[in-house]
Amino acid sequence: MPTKAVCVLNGEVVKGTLWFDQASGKDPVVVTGEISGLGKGLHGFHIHEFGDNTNGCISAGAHFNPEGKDHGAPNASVRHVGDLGNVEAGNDGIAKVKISDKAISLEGANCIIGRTLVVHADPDDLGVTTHELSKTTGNAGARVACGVIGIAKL
Ligand SMILES: [Cu+2]
Ligand SMILES: [Zn+2]
Repeated sequence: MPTKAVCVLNGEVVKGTLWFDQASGKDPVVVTGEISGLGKGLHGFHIHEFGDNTNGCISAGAHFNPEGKDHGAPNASVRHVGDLGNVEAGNDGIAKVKISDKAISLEGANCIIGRTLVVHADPDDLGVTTHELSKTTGNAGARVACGVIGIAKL
């Protein structure tokens, strides 16, 4: 049974819609969509633990990390489940997103439905720098937009 989820990012300036498609629970999740209003360049892109935006994006908590690992790159063996790396915006401030990820899921222990998708002001360093935040957040800076991931119509 395929599953589909959707997230509307709603920041002051940054907006976007992202779709999550998974053929079955064992398949990668394909994330597609577009984010506008960004500065040119890389921006950290993560699933955070809670689907709570009561105090804005900050209420979403830390990166979704059910396995208790350090922060890392999406293709690293040591990573948070929620670590989707970076999206890249062009001169027009638009990032076109097409990511296939094997750690996140739309069911089971790594299910991201009901959690928050966050896009950050700065690049995610993917856990490989000496910055004190590298192993927890990738030092990606402020949360410029977020939204709760919900179940979509197929
Ligand atoms: Cu984040
Ligand atoms: Zn992380």
